[in-house]
Amino acid sequence: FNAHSNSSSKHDKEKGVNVQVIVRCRPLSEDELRVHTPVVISCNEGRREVSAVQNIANKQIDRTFLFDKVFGPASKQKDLYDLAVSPIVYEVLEGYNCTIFAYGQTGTGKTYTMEGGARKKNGEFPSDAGVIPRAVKQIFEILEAQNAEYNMKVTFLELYNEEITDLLASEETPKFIDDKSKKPIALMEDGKGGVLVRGLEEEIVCTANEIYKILEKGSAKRRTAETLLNKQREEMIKCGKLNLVDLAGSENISRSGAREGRAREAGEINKSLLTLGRVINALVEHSGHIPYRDSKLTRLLRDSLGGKTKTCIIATVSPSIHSLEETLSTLDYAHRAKNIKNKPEINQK
Ligand code: ADP
Ligand code: ZZD
Repeated sequence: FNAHSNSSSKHDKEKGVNVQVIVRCRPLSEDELRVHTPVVISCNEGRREVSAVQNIANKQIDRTFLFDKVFGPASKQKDLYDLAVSPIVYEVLEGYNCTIFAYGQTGTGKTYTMEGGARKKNGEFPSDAGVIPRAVKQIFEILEAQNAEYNMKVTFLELYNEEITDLLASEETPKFIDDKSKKPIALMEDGKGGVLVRGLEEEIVCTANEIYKILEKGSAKRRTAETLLNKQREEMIKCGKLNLVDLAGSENISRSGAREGRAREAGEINKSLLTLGRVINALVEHSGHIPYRDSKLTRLLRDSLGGKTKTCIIATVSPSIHSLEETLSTLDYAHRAKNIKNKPEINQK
């Protein structure tokens, strides 16, 4: 793949490369099938189009959106991985930093896509495993096949209510013990366009199983919100970083980026997502000021949105008529994000 990366890099550096945007529509659930929920979303994978059927004043008006890739309700975890994620993993191993994040209303399949079914007790790899466990597996398979010497570090964090929890940190110290050795977590600019989460535990790992154990321990601690997994691979010459992000539900975030309805009361919970929307707007409208600093999420994702990281957004939607409004909002948002340009660079060691 070196030849490939060299042929595209000159162009990439000058013009930038667009954020890749993928849409995945889940199938109707058993409950939705039982009550004959009307389907209003159709996916044409070959044409890379998603259409929404809208009935306005008894007239059927379809809205069609074009994306980089489209996965319909019958798509399997392996299909999405092989076609959309596996090429990104190769780029990480070439030395690029890459970010994949899932965006969409609650219940549309973000966690299913990023994590998938739970790990089996017998240690067997689940067939419905999602992006994260598959990426972990593939990275080690490639490194082993190449007989590469490598050095890998993992961090695992949750962002909830503008508060970062280190999912790798060992058990909470009881409150009555004043543990001065515990480093507070702080976000700091790294001087290279990214941010550094200072005080975060990093675990050095050598096998996929060691990462699975970390995921197992870490998942038990989370409060369900945005989770960011960050795998860094170092080599004598190449050093790439893969950020895997499961965002909180996007519902109630309007297209203008304003907070609506009940979410207004939810206070800070949506601050990160609101700011993410505003950052995307500012980037595609080429506004002078990009409000990265207004939330921790956008500070963490800064280099992934208009920076030197290659980014892929997986927008998840429901096919149901009852979600139509949210689905259109997600499709609009995702379609707009296609215009964001990054300037990926191979990390120099
Ligand atoms: P979210 O993380 O967006 O809130 P979930 O991942 O929890 O949504 O998905 C909601 C439900 O739909 C879960 O029961 C999940 O197993 C199911 N589901 C989501 N996407 C798919 C899919 N592509 N195929 C089959 N089932 C899915
Ligand atoms: N979606 C499952 C976790 C859940 O919510 O329980 S699946 C994958 C990525 C990030 C965190 C966890 C996992 C997951 C898992 C399941 C059970 C215990 C630990 C971790 C997983 C699934 C397949 C292979 C490896 C890890």
